[in-house]
Amino acid sequence: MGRIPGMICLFDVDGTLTASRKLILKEMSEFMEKVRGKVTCGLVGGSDLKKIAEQMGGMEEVMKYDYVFAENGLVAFKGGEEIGRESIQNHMGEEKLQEFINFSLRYMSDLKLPVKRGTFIEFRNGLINVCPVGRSCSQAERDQFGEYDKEHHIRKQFVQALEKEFPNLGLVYSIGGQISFDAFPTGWDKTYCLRYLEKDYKEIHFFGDKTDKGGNDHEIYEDPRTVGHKVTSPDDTREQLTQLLKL
Ligand code: M1P
Repeated sequence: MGRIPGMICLFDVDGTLTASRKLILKEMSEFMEKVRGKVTCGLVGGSDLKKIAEQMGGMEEVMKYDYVFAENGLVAFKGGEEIGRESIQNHMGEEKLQEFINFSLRYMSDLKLPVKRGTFIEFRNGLINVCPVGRSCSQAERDQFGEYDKEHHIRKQFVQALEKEFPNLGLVYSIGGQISFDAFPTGWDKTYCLRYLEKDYKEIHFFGDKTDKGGNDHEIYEDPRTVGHKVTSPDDTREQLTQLLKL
């Protein structure tokens, strides 16, 4: 039997196909092979391609999926061929980027914290990570900043200052982790990948675990172009797919 026409299933990786920060299990890999026989499939991960490949059991395994969207789709593959690549410097331009970085460094130079270490700005392909304590801090210093921030709202105030300074830069901010926040262009969440699919697929299913507000699956899960499936584990993904595809 052929694959279901006009339908694609997209999968978050961490927490959906693999346990959190773990490798995909052999049984899940084998199950996904069956799924790919029944429907067009894509991966959509927030991490870079190397990290996705590590979790999925290697690059060869990853490229068995019809579509692979690394960094939410900023780096996109179809049938193993690269079909798109976007970066924050290309999108924003060097001038605006430096205004943002210079303001952030000035702002941090006026902060007094329990400790400061190094790497206050980490430049990634799709986002700028801003870290007042510095990413080279130790685990104890990380925990210390986390507690300090709960009381003094350093990151929240920093984001408010950036929003005030740059109302038209088209950036959104996410305070997701413990010591830093991310700044990235509006729409550069997982919905970014839908531009490659919406013309060709009538029914786009998305499976993810971090679908609540603030989670990185939220926007694509809620998007009117997708049918969202909230899962609690790879086993749950498997159960929901078995029902959906009548496997
Ligand atoms: O959980 C998501 C965040 O994880 C890290 O945050 P932190 O170092 O502050 O704990 C970073 O990788 C950050 O970019 C990411 O959003």
